[in-house]
Amino acid sequence: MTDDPINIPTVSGVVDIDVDTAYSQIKDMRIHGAGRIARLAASALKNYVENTNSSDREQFYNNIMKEGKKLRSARPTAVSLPNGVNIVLASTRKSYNAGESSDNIKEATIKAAEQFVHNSLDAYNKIGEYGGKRIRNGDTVITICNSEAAISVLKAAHDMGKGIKIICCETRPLFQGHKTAATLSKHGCDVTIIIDSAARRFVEKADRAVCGADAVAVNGAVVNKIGTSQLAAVAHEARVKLMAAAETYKFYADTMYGELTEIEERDATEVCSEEYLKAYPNIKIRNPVFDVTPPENIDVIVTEKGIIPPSAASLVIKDLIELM
Ligand code: RUB
Repeated sequence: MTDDPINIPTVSGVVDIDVDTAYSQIKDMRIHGAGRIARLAASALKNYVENTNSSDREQFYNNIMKEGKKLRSARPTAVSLPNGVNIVLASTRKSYNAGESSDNIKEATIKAAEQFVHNSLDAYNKIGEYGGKRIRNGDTVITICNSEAAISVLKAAHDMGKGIKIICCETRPLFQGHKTAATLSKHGCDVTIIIDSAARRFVEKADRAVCGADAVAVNGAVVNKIGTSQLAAVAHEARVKLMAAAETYKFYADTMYGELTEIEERDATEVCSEEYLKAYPNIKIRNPVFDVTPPENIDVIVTEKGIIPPSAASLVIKDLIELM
């Protein structure tokens, strides 16, 4: 992991981190973003295997399942987190159920964790390539929050020589949009930051909107940072197409069986200062950090397996279920 002056978190490979530290870094949002937290959790499972002495199959299996449960619970909305953990632990379970030795089960788990991190990073290249092609020369693209998948699309379009201009919504209350702007500016892109409430004014100057995803439901609805659905609504009104960039492990299989995505609500101090809260104790603060963009406001979802319309989300989910 590396930190830059404005603390842009990266998980650009398997990280050496124990489960408790990974859990608290995800929970406290020192590492945030759906892809990064999934890679961090997979890394922590690998680290757990490497540091456990247990040679008892049963005991090892039960313990790693508990560790997985802990990691899954660190944040509630990004389904990449449980999916990432479940994909890794599916190999553990398969090896355990096949009656293999504790060493073999451990090896299978390590391989699966490494593979997950590798696939997750590789997905950005493909998402960038496919999504970048959909952006036209000279487009102005509006984006929100700090999504590595969305950034891949924008970087790729820039690298294809399309001369794009990017508008970043700053993304209150934690200003993840500033991180996106910093990353893209460092990459050489033309970037402008706007306050979130200026989105409707600026979307009229945009040709396309691009966002990431924390979860994609079976009907193609995209759960992403709060404000995304508002941006999507004004983009739809202005006939500006919204592209959501999402690795396939962000699709939420349980929505096929009626589950809804839990929307995380964070502390009031992220919205107002402690002094303010003390001075006005009767003011209620609400701080939901994600919202749901309906499929009718989404043009396409770009995954590493190709570009799909939101109505094809169930096909991705069917493939995903087989991995878990
Ligand atoms: C981050 C956020 C991002 C998605 C996708 O929210 O909403 O748009 O997670 O990001 P938070 P990525 O900062 O609260 O985690 O494409 O990097 O997975």
